[in-house]
Amino acid sequence: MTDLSAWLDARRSSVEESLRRFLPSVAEPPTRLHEAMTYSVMAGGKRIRPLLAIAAAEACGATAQAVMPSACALELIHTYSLIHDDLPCMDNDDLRRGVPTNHKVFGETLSLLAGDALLAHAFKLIGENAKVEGVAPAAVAEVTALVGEAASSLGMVGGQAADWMAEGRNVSEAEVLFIHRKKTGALIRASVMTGAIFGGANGDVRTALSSYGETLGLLFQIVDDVLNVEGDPVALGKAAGSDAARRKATYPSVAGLVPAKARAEALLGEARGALAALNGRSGVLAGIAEFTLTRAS
Ligand code: GRG
Repeated sequence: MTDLSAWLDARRSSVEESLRRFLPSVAEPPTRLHEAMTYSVMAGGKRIRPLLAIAAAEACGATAQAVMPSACALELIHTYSLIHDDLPCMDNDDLRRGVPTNHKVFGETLSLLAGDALLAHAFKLIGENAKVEGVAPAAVAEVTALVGEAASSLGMVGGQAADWMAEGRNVSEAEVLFIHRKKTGALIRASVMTGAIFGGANGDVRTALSSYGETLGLLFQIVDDVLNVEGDPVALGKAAGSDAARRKATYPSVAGLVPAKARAEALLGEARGALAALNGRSGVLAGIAEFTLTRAS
């Protein structure tokens, strides 16, 4: 087992345990709502966003435990976006993370509410990060504003709206890049910056992590677009080919599949380059960028 895969396994299992601990108990009323929230959060997923927050925090000298409530908050926000994205009024998908989508099991109304509750619960967790020993209240305030903006109409929800409004019409490469940077990139960059802020990063290190996060976000979505064209639905845990069927604005659709793969390779180089300012403390972050390019799901 390589150092990176040992690191990923250990931190992923801490994230899984923390997510379970931080979610409201399914015994707590309204039990069916709490079951719906738990169902999608605990259905698996790569946990890339919390892992990025932890990796960035550790690269800056902080511990995983110092950032864990906010790292889990990022996963709750991501899961809410997946639940809402799968609803009949949006992509109307049947399968997510290898299991039936939330609304297929709990119905549309509870599914909508489960997403809303996960978003609210995420900000409760970020606030509670202030109780962790050694965490500065100013860092919690900064992370709250950062994550709030990344999830807002200036970030993920704005990107989702632009994506929906672009469906079925011809778009430019610049428009696709705008959508990707907002819809997917904003929360990924915010995940890296959450770790950077709790790790006390300043100056060149902070700038480097911001640039790494932004580049990784775009890389992540271009690879997602490529996987939607030629990925294996079993590995993906969801249908492939849906972007073309819905005439979605994707990088391969405006640039072609081969140029999309070349752009992803180039972005990996840029992400690695951005990490130079971290002086050898960025092995895990570089490994996550490489995994983002080579992943099958
Ligand atoms: C606010 C409704 C709403 C949506 C926001 C994130 C998003 C926009 C929609 C989800 C659909 C989608 C394919 C978005 C692109 C981002 C993306 C690649 C999501 C999948 O993330 P992974 O691969 O999923 O990290 P896992 O299951 O591994 O966590």
